[in-house]
Amino acid sequence: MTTGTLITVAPTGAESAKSEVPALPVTLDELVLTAKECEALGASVIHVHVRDDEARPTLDQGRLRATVAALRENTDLIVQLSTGGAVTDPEADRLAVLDAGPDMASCTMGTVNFGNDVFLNRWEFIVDLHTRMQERGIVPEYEIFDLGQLTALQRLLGTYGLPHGGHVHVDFVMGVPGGMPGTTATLVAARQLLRDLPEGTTFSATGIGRSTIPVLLAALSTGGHLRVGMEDTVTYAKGRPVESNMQLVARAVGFAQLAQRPPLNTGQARELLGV
Ligand code: KMH
Ligand code: ZN
Repeated sequence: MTTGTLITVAPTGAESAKSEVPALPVTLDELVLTAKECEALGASVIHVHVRDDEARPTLDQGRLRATVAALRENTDLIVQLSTGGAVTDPEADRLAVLDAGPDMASCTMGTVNFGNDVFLNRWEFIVDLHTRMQERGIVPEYEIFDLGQLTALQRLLGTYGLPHGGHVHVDFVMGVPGGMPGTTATLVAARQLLRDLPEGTTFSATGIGRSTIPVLLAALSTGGHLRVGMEDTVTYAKGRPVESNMQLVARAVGFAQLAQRPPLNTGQARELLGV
């Protein structure tokens, strides 16, 4: 594959506390500013988790809708809402995320241990997410935390059909304690398993914590795309906290350019993903 690089920024997540990571964007204003700056640097997709007034993760419908509207008004980024939420979020609230009308939404392909917690994704819940997204014209990004989840995706597509737009895009989330490790060997193995999915399936990859750079390099060299951001990485280098999401996007853009796979713009990204 010699295409350009799709760069997704995941600026906030549900796990880091604002008190411990002051640079984390948690208000709508902070998120919009981050989104604009990351778009200017080369990001084309934003993976969004929202926070409440106390900076705690929330799936409040009003906030989700306001966030989608503000990002659309201020950027051309593809807006991808997280249906993963926080590990404590009930399924009904996670399904209701789709009511906020994003361009894309995440759909995690199985249950995984998540540090000391469990990130629960029952089969029937996955089917509900997939079929509701089909009905509403929302493009899924299938989140893969472990290799067997690719087999679950093969089963899902074989049973319920292709996603809206007809293109399949997965994101390997690597290095979560409980999931697959963030190594080149694992990424190569995961990429091999894509042969069992529809032709043309694309992938992004992100490595949590210290696996960030190995995963980024492995993804670029195997034709994959990149997800970066403070949801996954809060340390830039040993002893150096990340200063901003822009710092991580700029680094990814630099690596992508070195690999002669420059960032896709938002129009090219829409075309690739079938948004
Ligand atoms: N916060 C994690 C429990 C997603 O956004 O879809 C799940 C997560 C995946 O971040
Ligand atoms: Zn997420």
